[in-house]
Amino acid sequence: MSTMKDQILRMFKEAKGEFLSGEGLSQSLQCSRTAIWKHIEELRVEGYQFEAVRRSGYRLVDVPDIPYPEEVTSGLDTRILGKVVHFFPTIDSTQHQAHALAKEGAPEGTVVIADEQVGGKGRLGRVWHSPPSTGIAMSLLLRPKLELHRCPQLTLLAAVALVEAIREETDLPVMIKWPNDILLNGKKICGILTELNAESDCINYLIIGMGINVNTPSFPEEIGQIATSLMLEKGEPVKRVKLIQNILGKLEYLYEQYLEEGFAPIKARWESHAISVGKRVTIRQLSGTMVGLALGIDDDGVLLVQKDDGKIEKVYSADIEIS
Ligand code: BT5
Repeated sequence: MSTMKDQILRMFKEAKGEFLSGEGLSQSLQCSRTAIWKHIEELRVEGYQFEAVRRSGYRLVDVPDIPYPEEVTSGLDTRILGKVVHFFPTIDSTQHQAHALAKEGAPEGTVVIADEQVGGKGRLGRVWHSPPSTGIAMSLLLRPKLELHRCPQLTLLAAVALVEAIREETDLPVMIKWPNDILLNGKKICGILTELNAESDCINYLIIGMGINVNTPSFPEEIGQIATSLMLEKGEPVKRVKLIQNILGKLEYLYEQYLEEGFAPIKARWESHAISVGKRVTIRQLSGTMVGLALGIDDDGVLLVQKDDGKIEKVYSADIEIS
């Protein structure tokens, strides 16, 4: 159910910059003019800008680039993904929240977004740096009816959607490094963390976490050499809400195509965006390190690496370094 504040905001958006009188609003919503004024003040605190003119009333002159559910869903061109958005100004990790919602039965396509994460997670217990008001920290709930071994394909699918959306919104030539990094000039712009809940051999649900450095002005020393942001590369800020909407649109398109046609079309797109294919790579896994030529991915999304003795190894999960 939408609150009165949501209704007021919707009316201002529908008015498309025209004035709405306090009197008119209070009549339509059947509340006092003081109540209307209080809600407008609350919206101002959230970053919405109103112009107030005596006798004409108020008009909405600017909306904040903060991924509030009202902003993400307004004008969002999807059928399922992002129809339900949960927003947190600050949270430990959007992954935790998405798992909790999934267990309560949240529908497929539910999205959790935070303006800041204080316990952002990478793979293998690593930390994902997510400072306030600059990046995108988003987790998406999917409930595909798939066998467990196909799960890595969805990380690759997400990478394709992210690369294509980032390119469209920024014109920056970002590329994918297997399995979950999106890079620009050799530095990481975005990471993906896929977590799943499964029973026997079937996926129950899957959470795809995406962290993007959008307008991050600088990074802590320990990642300063390996991380960059869209703003640092482009030289100007990038709109977060528009980028989120584009990502959700691309993800939905690719996900539907994947469910209907399988992994082949996604694989072809992924390969066209990947920097690791055809390069010599160093593979670091928990079990050890090996060097070889990255040949590409197989039909499951597993990386194929040819070692110097000619043998081809399948790599399911690792960190790779391109030589
Ligand atoms: C990843 O892990 O790249 C997955 C990151 C997923 C983050 C999203 S944000 C929304 C959702 N909620 C979460 O809590 N997580 C997901 P991995 O490949 O393990 O890379 C982690 C490593 O990248 C760290 O050890 C650092 O070296 C580096 N790193 C940390 N923060 C970074 C940043 N903001 N930009 C670039 N590199 C970073």
